[in-house]
Amino acid sequence: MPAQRFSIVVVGDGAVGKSAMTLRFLRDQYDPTIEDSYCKHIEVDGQEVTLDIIDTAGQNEYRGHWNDQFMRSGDGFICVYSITSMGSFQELVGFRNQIWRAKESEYVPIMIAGNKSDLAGEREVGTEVGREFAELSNALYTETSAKTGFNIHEMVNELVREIVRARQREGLAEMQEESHETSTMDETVSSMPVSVTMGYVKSPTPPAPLEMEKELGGSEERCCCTIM
Ligand SMILES: Nc1nc2c(ncn2[C@@H]2O[C@H](COP(=O)(O)OP(=O)(O)O)[C@@H](O)[C@H]2O)c(=O)[nH]1
Ligand SMILES: [Mg+2]
Repeated sequence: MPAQRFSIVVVGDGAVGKSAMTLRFLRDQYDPTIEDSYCKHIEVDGQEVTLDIIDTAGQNEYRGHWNDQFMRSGDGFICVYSITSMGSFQELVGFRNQIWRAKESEYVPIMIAGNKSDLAGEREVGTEVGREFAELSNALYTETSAKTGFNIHEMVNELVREIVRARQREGLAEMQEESHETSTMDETVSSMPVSVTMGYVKSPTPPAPLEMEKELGGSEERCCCTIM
């Protein structure tokens, strides 16, 4: 299979470690002064993937209508806060809503990342609080340290897997729409590879509204994944 190409946008409050994290992933270096967009080839589960990583330069530059267009180009998002800053965590609601609005969906591959996990003594945001927010956001969750490299590569790998799953679900939904007039849904599903069928089972399309899902207790198999 040819390499798939995905765009990952890194958002979050200033000074949470977006640039440090990006650089750690790209080069296993730690120099947080650099800001830009980068490209890296990796292999995830035996599949070659090319990633465009866009390290955004701060909340103010990325808000508003123009930003919606920018956000739309992202296939996956890393929403970063610092575990040492409750304020940076609270900022994530705005970033998440902006992503949902831009993508016109509440089911977007998002990784919520509590960075600076090496500063445990200065922690302001508990792991459970972060995880809960991720669940409510239909997102993955992890804690990382750009400084030590803790969970950085694992985080990106998990996000790539989630992007692949989302693509499979979209592909199946399109196939169902196309085949609606000519064949039954059962025939369509049984003709798909097993992994795609599973993707459909886990996350029906169109998705239920968030409130409804909470009432139902959530169908969150895919929603929360801790990499530790
Ligand atoms: N202790 C610690 N400091 C970090 C970590 N990540 C970033 N920093 C520091 O946090 C500050 C802001 O980092 P930067 O990557 O520029 O944040 P950005 O504004 O989100 O891009 C810098 O002083 C970094 O050295 C981390 O994981 N642990
Ligand atoms: Mg930066």
